[in-house]
Amino acid sequence: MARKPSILFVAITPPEYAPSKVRQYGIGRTFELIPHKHSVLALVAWLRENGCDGHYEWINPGDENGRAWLLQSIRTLRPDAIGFSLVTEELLAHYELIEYLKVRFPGIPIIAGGPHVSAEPVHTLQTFPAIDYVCIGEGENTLTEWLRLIAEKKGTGHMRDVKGLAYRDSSYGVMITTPREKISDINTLPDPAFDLIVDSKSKIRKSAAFPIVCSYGCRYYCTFCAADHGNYRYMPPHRIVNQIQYAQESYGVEYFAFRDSFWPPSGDWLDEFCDLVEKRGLKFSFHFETRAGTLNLEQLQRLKRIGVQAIAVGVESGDPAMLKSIKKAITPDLARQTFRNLHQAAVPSIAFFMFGNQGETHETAEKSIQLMYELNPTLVSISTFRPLPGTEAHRYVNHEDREWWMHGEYPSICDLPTAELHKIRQEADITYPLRLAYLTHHVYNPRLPVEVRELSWNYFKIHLRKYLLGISEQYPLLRVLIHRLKKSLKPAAQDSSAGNVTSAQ
Ligand code: B12
Ligand code: SF4
Repeated sequence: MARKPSILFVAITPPEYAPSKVRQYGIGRTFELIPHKHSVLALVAWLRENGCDGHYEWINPGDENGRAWLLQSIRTLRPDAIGFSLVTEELLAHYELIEYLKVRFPGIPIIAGGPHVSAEPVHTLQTFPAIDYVCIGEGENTLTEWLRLIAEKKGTGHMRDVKGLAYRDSSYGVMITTPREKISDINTLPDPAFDLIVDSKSKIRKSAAFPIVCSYGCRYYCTFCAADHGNYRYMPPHRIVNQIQYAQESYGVEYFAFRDSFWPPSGDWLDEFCDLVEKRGLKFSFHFETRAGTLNLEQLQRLKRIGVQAIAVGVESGDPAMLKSIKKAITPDLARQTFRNLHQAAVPSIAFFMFGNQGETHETAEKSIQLMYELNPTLVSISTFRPLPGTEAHRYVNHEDREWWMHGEYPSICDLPTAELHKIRQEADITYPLRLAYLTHHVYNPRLPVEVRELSWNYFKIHLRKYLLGISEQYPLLRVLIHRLKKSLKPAAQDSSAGNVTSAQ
């Protein structure tokens, strides 16, 4: 039987998600809470349905065993191509690995896709010679057409008809083909190739979150986000419930993370989803990110009944004018109403805030901190704004700073310098739970389940420790006292997971 055209996807996984000590290579590997590239699972499933094949390996940065494993895997699989899915902040770390592989396998073409290279195909091909091809935008059809040609040993001279592709061309410099049209009905796509990240022999930790994605693109136009704006498409609820049931029956999954830009697609969608979950008697836990104003109290209460563990909401700013300027399409009032409902339904909540969008000042930042206090979520996740390629905000960056990811320091697009924004962010983050309202509402609230109170208590202790350490740096004489306090807080400080929140932004 003829070999199918095949690609091996490779990713570096941040060590905090998959510490090397728990990583086991090969069949039966431990499933961890890893930010797996959903794109890879989707693309491999599609390739398999279309006469091709795909594999996936992920390693920790600087993990020599992982690299040896990877080289061996390439020799065994003999893929026709190697693929990388790249976001801006991981580009340089991944490129180091791409070069490493290129030197060892010069004959295997390397293709990159994902949000960074889709936004910067020319810069990518001009700056990173070990990347041979770039897939711009959605990859299903582009990759299949390209991979077939690659397996036939066709070179760049044959690639012009493959839409959505970029490559170096001796006559034109960088050649970009006609844009690829979007997949109009994503319900025609197969279920993701979950077997790439877990197999039936794997041990899934109870707390490991299994990734589910229901949608492509986004309905909104936030200026700081590189999502495919305006091209929002989603699958019907039964497809997603089937995936959940499959993951439970095949791998014993108990915990799911919906990784869509926002979830659920609509109130009606959610009602149907809950009906199906209840009808099939499925029992599982989950969390997701939603937009302020999407869910009403009854829906939150129902979600609580079927197993929601936490809901995250992107609030971003407490200043109405800033929210308009970043095109967030919410207001502080909508956020207030949403968090009131979340508290009433006793659902643990996370609020995302960001400092440094266009127009940020000390006053607007202060309004955000005040709103944060008022909303009083279980956890806050605060970031300093980064002007990511593919976003509207990237266009506001001074010309000379546009390619900031090459040196890692991101530029400010407001009047406050990046260092000042970091400082505001750090202070806001540390002091957030150190308030009486936090203690009374979360830590000592008998309405909340014990595990939520414990989480809040740990969150409080971790931040108190950070705060005291900060003070001790300023007042060395207090160090002895702080040291004693630190000792008494040690068990909480070791549980760093309680304070870590991962945002899709
Ligand atoms: C789910 C999600 C996450 C999840 C899972 C990440 C993952 N890698 O799958 C979590 C929460 C872990 C996460 C973390 C982060 N994320 Co995120 N995330 C998303 C989100 C909401 C959906 C992505 C998704 O799975 N879509 C569905 C899949 C099928 O689509 P896709 O990824 O676009 O892939 C398609 C094409 O791009 C293409 N393609 C992709 N890769 C490849 C590779 C090849 C070879 C080919 C041919 C094609 C191809 O084909 C795919 C199928 O059509 C997007 C926003 C959005 N709506 O797109 C942000 C987004 C991708 N995240 C972003 C960022 C910045 C991050 C973080 C860096 C945040 C942080 N500071 O921690 C981290 C990076 C972690 C990581 N390792 O990727 C940015 C990236 C922008 C940029 N210019 O790089 C986005 C666009 C949001 C934003 N703020 O703009 N994220
Ligand atoms: S931040 Fe969220 S809602 Fe806004 S465009 Fe990005 S994915 Fe969509």
